[in-house]
Amino acid sequence: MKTLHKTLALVALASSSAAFAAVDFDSFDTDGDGIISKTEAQVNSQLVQLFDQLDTDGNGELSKEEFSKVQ
Ligand SMILES: [Ca+2]
Ligand SMILES: [Ca+2]
Repeated sequence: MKTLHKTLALVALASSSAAFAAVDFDSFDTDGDGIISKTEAQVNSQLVQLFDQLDTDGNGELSKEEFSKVQ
C-alpha cells in the first residue's frame, strides 16, 4: 500500500510538470513568435525575477531552450 501511494505520487508529479512545461511556454508567448519577450514575461512575477538569469545569451528574450531551464 505504501509503495502504491509512492508510485502514484511520482506519476502525478511527472505528469503535472510535463503539462506545466508544455502549456506554459505557449501561454506566455502571446504573440506566438516562438520567444518570450520581457513584456510577455510581465504576467508572471516569478518569471520576471528569473528572466535575466534564464536569458543566458543576454538578448532580452527567452527562447524555448532558455525557458526550459525554469523546471
Ligand atoms: Ca513572443
Ligand atoms: Ca535569450
